[in-house]
Amino acid sequence: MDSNLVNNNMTNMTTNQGLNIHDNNNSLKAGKRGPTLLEDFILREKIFHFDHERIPERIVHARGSGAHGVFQVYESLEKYTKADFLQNPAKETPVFVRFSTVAGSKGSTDMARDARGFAVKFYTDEGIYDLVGNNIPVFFIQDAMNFPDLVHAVKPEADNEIPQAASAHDTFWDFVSLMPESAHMMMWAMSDRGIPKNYRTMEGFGVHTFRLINTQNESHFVKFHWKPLLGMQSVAWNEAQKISGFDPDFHRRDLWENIEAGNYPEWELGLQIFTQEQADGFSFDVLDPTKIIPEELIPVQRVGKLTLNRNPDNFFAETEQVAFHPGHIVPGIEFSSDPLLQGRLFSYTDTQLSRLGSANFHELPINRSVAPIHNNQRDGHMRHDIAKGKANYFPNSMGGGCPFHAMIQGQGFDSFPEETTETKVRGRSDSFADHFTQATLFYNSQSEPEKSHIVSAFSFELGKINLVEVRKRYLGILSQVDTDLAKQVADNLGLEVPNGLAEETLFYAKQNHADYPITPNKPEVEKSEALSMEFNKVEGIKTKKVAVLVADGVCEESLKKLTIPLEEGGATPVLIGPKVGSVKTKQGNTMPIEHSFLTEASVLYDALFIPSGEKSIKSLSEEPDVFQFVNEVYRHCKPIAFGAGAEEILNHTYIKKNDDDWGILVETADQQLDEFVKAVAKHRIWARESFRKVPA
Ligand code: HDE
Repeated sequence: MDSNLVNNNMTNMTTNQGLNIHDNNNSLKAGKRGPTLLEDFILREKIFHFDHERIPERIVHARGSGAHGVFQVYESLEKYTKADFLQNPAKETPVFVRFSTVAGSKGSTDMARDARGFAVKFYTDEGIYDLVGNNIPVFFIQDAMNFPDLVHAVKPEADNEIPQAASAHDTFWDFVSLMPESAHMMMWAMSDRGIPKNYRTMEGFGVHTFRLINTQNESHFVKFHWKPLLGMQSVAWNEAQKISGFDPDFHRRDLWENIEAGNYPEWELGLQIFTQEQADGFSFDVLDPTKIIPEELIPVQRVGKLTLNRNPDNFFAETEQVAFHPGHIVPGIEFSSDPLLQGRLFSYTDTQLSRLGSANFHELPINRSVAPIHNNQRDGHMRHDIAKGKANYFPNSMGGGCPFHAMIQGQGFDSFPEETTETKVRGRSDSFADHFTQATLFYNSQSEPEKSHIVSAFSFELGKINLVEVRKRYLGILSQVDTDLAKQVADNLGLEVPNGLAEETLFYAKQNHADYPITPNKPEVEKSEALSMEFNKVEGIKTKKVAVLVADGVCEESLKKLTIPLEEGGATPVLIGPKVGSVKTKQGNTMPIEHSFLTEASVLYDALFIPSGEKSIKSLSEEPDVFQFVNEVYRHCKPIAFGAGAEEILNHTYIKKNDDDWGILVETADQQLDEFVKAVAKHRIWARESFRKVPA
């Protein structure tokens, strides 16, 4: 018998009551061919548990992946906050991070065009702190009251539950075309930020304005940022759609594999700290979650590092059961009156109850505070804690008065005494009425390729909807953001740019602001390079995957010319052959091949290398999957290198190589492939999109 299958360490299978089981294959029957007996409590327990294995998925952010890690502050932030985990650079605070898409179900593709959740749970000595953010620094709506409508609109449509994990459908665009406050977020969502290459190369944002409070009880406002040390990267939309087919777990797999390989993803925590006086002077309202604070106004200070270094042991127990809440807060960090944040504080407790089924969700291992819990809350479904004694009330003397109020000055959580002298009102501040200035700022701040991706994304999504009226209405919104953008999208839709906002849009906007549209304040900046992924690119080949196409007869020397420098730089060259198993090299050696054209696709790689070897090139030239591979890599603007003679494969593709084809390198007598590693480091050659078009 295979030694793996022998019970060496004597872990017997048991029931949930601890009873040893000797047969996990057969139910109890009245004779081997007879009916199953009701008495079979072992079968009953097993099937009962199985029947109840699922819990409701998150109503939003259902699809996600998590990892453990640590956070360390660079220098004490005592000047601004008394939060214990932000004081001591020597202290490592454990964290659990969950990344997610917003709209799709639990089993949907990672590569949907969507915002991404970036939720961080800090297990601090003062209790749990959750920073529940997104990869986009603004949101669709300004008031929590609109959230259920937004989510209904973006989720699959009510009658036929179509489409899954996609915003390109009528109800969503109907909604946003009537909600001009969503214009800024829509620019981000339609930009390359909406299709990140992986979680490791996404920025994160706390979105709302929060407060930092120091020991003197002084308050500063703060916006939270996460800056990825690998820089930001995205994919092309055509590529995203294909990845969804080839590997719907693309982001999940990437995160898992990189942590397993020791390529620990890292982000710096960035803070934009500002005073009430500064906030009062801005042209926008810092309580409005559809606004950013341009980094030119308040620079981002990098104050600490988050490192993800351990995969969960069990997806359900950790990633699925983790329960975040913006109201899980520690002394030294507090809320602002942002009406979206205020609504969130209410919502996240409810959602845990319907998802995890018990008010005791905080007792699950992944949600448990490392700071001890003492209070008089008792009982409820699935209580783990075994409280001792009779005193389950406060005040008491029977329990010696325990647990006490935290009586030492500054120990207990105390809300910042913000003055509130306003009249109770159901309404919206006029300082929230400028919906377009920052949408324009975002568009103006993009590089040309990024702008053209935004045009394509709007054209795609609006092109997918059925209601021409909604298309026109949305063009009305785009006309307020940028005339050129509106014109290009209108051209792609075969429509004219309308003259301003549609009547219906104005009708709804006036419900919040009677004299809408208002004249906006002059913005402080018209362009902010921090908003562009391209202008903030961090070059490097670390953790990139390069496809290397080989067949029998591949030349080992040619292969090594690039695989060695790639590996030395931290990239992974992956050999892909006609079939899995091995190939025989030109030098007569056997080389293992783990991936074939059947199992792999170009969209799963960052670059392509085809080494020399006459026989290898000949058989690759007979393989249609290879032609598609090369065409696609080219179309998606990735670097390509050919060993001497391998460029012959180009004859079978749509690519017409010219001298100015930056990013395609061919080894010749006077040209080596040294530039390839540099080209891979630069990520994509977006310029190719405008001068060469190939189908793929
Ligand atoms: Fe959430 N959001 N949200 N949200 N949100 C949830 O809580 C909600 C908002 C965000 O990985 C839910 O546990 C309301 C903004 C993330 O588990 C729910 C409003 C931002 C996650 C909920 C918002 C977020 C959630 C669903 C408007 C960016 C996933 C499951 C008032 C700053 C956390 C859950 C995870 C999850 C409500 C708006 C981020 C229903 C009512 C803005 C990253 O409670």
